[in-house]
Amino acid sequence: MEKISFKKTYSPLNSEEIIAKQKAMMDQKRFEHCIGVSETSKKLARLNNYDEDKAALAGFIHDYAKQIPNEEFIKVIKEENFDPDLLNYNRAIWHGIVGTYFIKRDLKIEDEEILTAIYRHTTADSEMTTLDKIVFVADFIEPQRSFPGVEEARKVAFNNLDEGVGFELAHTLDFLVKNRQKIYPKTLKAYNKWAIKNN
Ligand code: DGI
Ligand code: FE
Ligand code: FE
Repeated sequence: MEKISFKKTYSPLNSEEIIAKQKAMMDQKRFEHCIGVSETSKKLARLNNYDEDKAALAGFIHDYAKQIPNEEFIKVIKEENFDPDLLNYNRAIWHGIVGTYFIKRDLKIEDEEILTAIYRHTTADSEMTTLDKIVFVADFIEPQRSFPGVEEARKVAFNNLDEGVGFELAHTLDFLVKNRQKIYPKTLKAYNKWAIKNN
Protein backbone atom coordinates (compact mmCIF):
# COMPACT_ATOMS: atom_id res chain seq x y z
CA MET A 1 0.00 0.00 0.00
CA GLU A 2 1.35 3.41 -0.97
CA LYS A 3 1.86 6.00 1.73
CA ILE A 4 -1.03 8.38 1.35
CA SER A 5 -0.75 12.18 1.16
CA PHE A 6 -2.53 15.02 -0.60
CA LYS A 7 -0.93 18.02 -2.29
CA LYS A 8 -4.10 20.04 -1.90
CA THR A 9 -6.66 19.40 0.86
CA TYR A 10 -9.27 22.09 0.03
CA SER A 11 -9.10 22.81 3.75
CA PRO A 12 -7.06 24.87 6.21
CA LEU A 13 -5.97 21.45 7.57
CA ASN A 14 -2.97 19.85 5.91
CA SER A 15 -2.70 16.34 4.53
CA GLU A 16 -1.34 14.78 7.77
CA GLU A 17 -4.12 16.42 9.81
CA ILE A 18 -6.88 15.17 7.50
CA ILE A 19 -5.42 11.64 7.56
CA ALA A 20 -5.07 11.63 11.37
CA LYS A 21 -8.64 12.86 11.90
CA GLN A 22 -10.01 10.25 9.56
CA LYS A 23 -7.98 7.45 11.19
CA ALA A 24 -9.50 8.37 14.57
CA MET A 25 -13.03 7.96 13.14
CA MET A 26 -12.85 4.33 12.05
CA ASP A 27 -11.32 0.90 12.49
CA GLN A 28 -8.27 -0.23 10.52
CA LYS A 29 -10.29 -2.25 7.99
CA ARG A 30 -12.48 0.73 7.06
CA PHE A 31 -9.39 2.98 6.92
CA GLU A 32 -7.73 0.59 4.46
CA HIS A 33 -10.93 0.52 2.37
CA CYS A 34 -10.70 4.33 2.19
CA ILE A 35 -7.09 4.12 1.01
CA GLY A 36 -8.18 1.60 -1.64
CA VAL A 37 -10.98 3.90 -2.81
CA SER A 38 -8.52 6.80 -2.90
CA GLU A 39 -6.05 4.90 -5.08
CA THR A 40 -8.79 3.60 -7.39
CA SER A 41 -10.30 7.10 -7.66
CA LYS A 42 -6.89 8.39 -8.73
CA LYS A 43 -6.63 5.71 -11.40
CA LEU A 44 -10.15 6.44 -12.71
CA ALA A 45 -9.35 10.17 -12.72
CA ARG A 46 -6.26 9.55 -14.86
CA LEU A 47 -8.33 7.47 -17.31
CA ASN A 48 -11.02 10.15 -17.50
CA ASN A 49 -8.87 13.30 -17.64
CA TYR A 50 -9.93 14.47 -14.18
CA ASP A 51 -7.78 16.04 -11.43
CA GLU A 52 -6.06 12.98 -9.87
CA ASP A 53 -5.21 14.63 -6.57
CA LYS A 54 -8.75 15.92 -6.03
CA ALA A 55 -10.21 12.48 -6.84
CA ALA A 56 -7.73 10.84 -4.44
CA LEU A 57 -8.86 13.14 -1.61
CA ALA A 58 -12.60 12.71 -2.30
CA GLY A 59 -12.15 8.92 -2.48
CA PHE A 60 -10.20 8.88 0.77
CA ILE A 61 -12.79 10.79 2.82
CA HIS A 62 -15.92 9.26 1.22
CA ASP A 63 -16.67 7.03 4.27
CA TYR A 64 -15.53 9.55 6.91
CA ALA A 65 -18.89 9.20 8.74
CA LYS A 66 -19.34 5.45 8.26
CA GLN A 67 -18.93 4.58 11.95
CA ILE A 68 -20.77 7.51 13.53
CA PRO A 69 -23.56 6.25 15.86
CA ASN A 70 -27.21 6.30 14.71
CA GLU A 71 -28.24 8.76 17.43
CA GLU A 72 -25.76 11.31 16.14
CA PHE A 73 -26.99 10.97 12.55
CA ILE A 74 -30.61 11.35 13.73
CA LYS A 75 -29.76 14.46 15.76
CA VAL A 76 -28.00 16.09 12.80
CA ILE A 77 -30.82 15.20 10.36
CA LYS A 78 -33.30 16.88 12.70
CA GLU A 79 -31.20 19.90 13.67
CA GLU A 80 -29.42 20.72 10.42
CA ASN A 81 -32.41 20.77 8.08
CA PHE A 82 -31.77 17.55 6.20
CA ASP A 83 -34.80 16.05 4.40
CA PRO A 84 -36.90 14.42 7.19
CA ASP A 85 -37.66 11.53 4.82
CA LEU A 86 -34.07 10.40 5.57
CA LEU A 87 -35.40 9.21 8.93
CA ASN A 88 -37.28 6.48 7.02
CA TYR A 89 -33.92 5.02 5.92
CA ASN A 90 -30.88 3.85 7.84
CA ARG A 91 -27.17 4.48 8.30
CA ALA A 92 -26.36 2.84 4.95
CA ILE A 93 -28.00 5.90 3.37
CA TRP A 94 -27.07 8.45 6.06
CA HIS A 95 -23.30 8.06 6.14
CA GLY A 96 -22.79 9.71 2.75
CA ILE A 97 -25.58 12.30 2.70
CA VAL A 98 -25.25 13.35 6.34
CA GLY A 99 -21.53 12.59 6.21
CA THR A 100 -21.10 15.86 4.31
CA TYR A 101 -22.07 17.69 7.53
CA PHE A 102 -19.33 15.96 9.55
CA ILE A 103 -16.77 16.50 6.79
CA LYS A 104 -17.49 20.23 6.75
CA ARG A 105 -17.46 20.39 10.55
CA ASP A 106 -14.33 18.32 11.23
CA LEU A 107 -12.24 18.42 8.05
CA LYS A 108 -13.23 22.01 7.08
CA ILE A 109 -13.72 21.05 3.45
CA GLU A 110 -16.18 23.34 1.66
CA ASP A 111 -15.47 22.40 -1.96
CA GLU A 112 -18.92 21.70 -3.45
CA GLU A 113 -17.65 19.21 -6.01
CA ILE A 114 -16.03 17.08 -3.30
CA LEU A 115 -19.03 17.37 -0.94
CA THR A 116 -21.47 16.39 -3.70
CA ALA A 117 -19.41 13.32 -4.57
CA ILE A 118 -19.54 12.23 -0.91
CA TYR A 119 -23.27 13.03 -0.75
CA ARG A 120 -23.97 10.80 -3.77
CA HIS A 121 -21.45 8.03 -3.14
CA THR A 122 -23.95 5.43 -1.84
CA THR A 123 -27.20 6.28 -3.64
CA ALA A 124 -25.92 7.83 -6.87
CA ASP A 125 -28.33 10.22 -8.64
CA SER A 126 -29.83 10.94 -12.07
CA GLU A 127 -27.35 13.83 -12.42
CA MET A 128 -23.73 12.94 -11.72
CA THR A 129 -20.50 14.85 -12.27
CA THR A 130 -17.29 13.11 -13.31
CA LEU A 131 -16.08 13.20 -9.70
CA ASP A 132 -19.40 11.73 -8.46
CA LYS A 133 -19.00 8.84 -10.89
CA ILE A 134 -15.34 8.29 -10.00
CA VAL A 135 -15.99 7.99 -6.25
CA PHE A 136 -19.19 5.94 -6.71
CA VAL A 137 -17.43 3.41 -8.93
CA ALA A 138 -14.11 3.36 -7.03
CA ASP A 139 -16.03 2.46 -3.86
CA PHE A 140 -17.40 -0.61 -5.62
CA ILE A 141 -14.23 -1.89 -7.32
CA GLU A 142 -11.34 -0.94 -4.98
CA PRO A 143 -8.76 -3.74 -4.60
CA GLN A 144 -10.16 -5.13 -1.33
CA ARG A 145 -13.67 -5.73 -2.74
CA SER A 146 -14.17 -9.44 -3.42
CA PHE A 147 -17.87 -10.13 -4.24
CA PRO A 148 -18.83 -12.33 -7.21
CA GLY A 149 -18.80 -10.07 -10.26
CA VAL A 150 -16.18 -7.61 -9.04
CA GLU A 151 -13.73 -8.56 -11.83
CA GLU A 152 -16.39 -7.84 -14.45
CA ALA A 153 -17.24 -4.56 -12.67
CA ARG A 154 -13.56 -3.53 -12.80
CA LYS A 155 -13.26 -4.40 -16.46
CA VAL A 156 -16.38 -2.45 -17.39
CA ALA A 157 -15.51 0.58 -15.21
CA PHE A 158 -11.89 0.93 -16.36
CA ASN A 159 -13.10 0.72 -19.95
CA ASN A 160 -16.00 3.22 -19.62
CA LEU A 161 -16.88 5.15 -16.47
CA ASP A 162 -20.59 5.65 -17.33
CA GLU A 163 -20.98 1.94 -17.98
CA GLY A 164 -19.27 1.29 -14.66
CA VAL A 165 -21.96 3.40 -12.96
CA GLY A 166 -24.72 1.49 -14.78
CA PHE A 167 -23.20 -1.90 -13.95
CA GLU A 168 -22.92 -0.99 -10.27
CA LEU A 169 -26.49 0.33 -10.07
CA ALA A 170 -27.89 -2.85 -11.66
CA HIS A 171 -25.90 -4.93 -9.15
CA THR A 172 -27.03 -2.79 -6.18
CA LEU A 173 -30.72 -2.83 -7.22
CA ASP A 174 -30.54 -6.59 -7.67
CA PHE A 175 -29.01 -6.95 -4.18
CA LEU A 176 -31.61 -4.66 -2.57
CA VAL A 177 -34.55 -6.41 -4.25
CA LYS A 178 -33.23 -9.88 -3.35
CA ASN A 179 -33.00 -8.75 0.28
CA ARG A 180 -36.41 -6.98 0.19
CA GLN A 181 -34.75 -3.66 1.15
CA LYS A 182 -36.37 -0.29 0.58
CA ILE A 183 -35.00 1.50 -2.49
CA TYR A 184 -34.03 5.11 -1.90
CA PRO A 185 -35.83 7.15 -4.61
CA LYS A 186 -32.60 8.66 -5.96
CA THR A 187 -31.12 5.18 -6.35
CA LEU A 188 -34.11 4.20 -8.48
CA LYS A 189 -33.83 7.39 -10.55
CA ALA A 190 -30.12 6.75 -10.99
CA TYR A 191 -30.80 3.18 -12.11
CA ASN A 192 -33.27 4.45 -14.74
CA LYS A 193 -30.75 7.01 -15.95
CA TRP A 194 -27.48 5.01 -16.00
CA ALA A 195 -28.28 1.29 -16.10
CA ILE A 196 -30.82 0.94 -18.92
CA LYS A 197 -29.48 -0.58 -22.13
CA ASN A 198 -30.20 0.87 -25.60
CA ASN A 199 -31.64 4.11 -24.29
O1 DGI B 1 -19.95 2.45 2.69
P1 DGI B 1 -19.57 1.25 1.86
O2 DGI B 1 -19.94 -0.05 2.53
O3 DGI B 1 -18.13 1.26 1.45
O4 DGI B 1 -20.42 1.31 0.50
P2 DGI B 1 -21.72 2.19 0.18
O5 DGI B 1 -21.58 3.56 0.69
O6 DGI B 1 -21.97 2.03 -1.29
O7 DGI B 1 -22.89 1.50 1.01
C1 DGI B 1 -23.35 0.26 0.59
C2 DGI B 1 -24.60 -0.09 1.33
O8 DGI B 1 -25.65 0.82 1.02
C3 DGI B 1 -25.09 -1.47 0.94
O9 DGI B 1 -25.38 -2.18 2.13
C4 DGI B 1 -26.34 -1.23 0.16
C5 DGI B 1 -26.82 0.09 0.71
N1 DGI B 1 -27.66 0.83 -0.23
C6 DGI B 1 -27.31 1.41 -1.41
N2 DGI B 1 -28.38 1.93 -2.02
C7 DGI B 1 -29.44 1.72 -1.20
C8 DGI B 1 -28.98 1.02 -0.05
N3 DGI B 1 -29.79 0.64 0.96
C9 DGI B 1 -31.10 0.93 0.85
N4 DGI B 1 -31.91 0.55 1.82
N5 DGI B 1 -31.63 1.59 -0.23
C10 DGI B 1 -30.86 2.01 -1.27
O10 DGI B 1 -31.39 2.59 -2.23
FE1 FE C 1 -20.00 4.40 1.91
FE1 FE D 1 -16.96 2.94 0.91
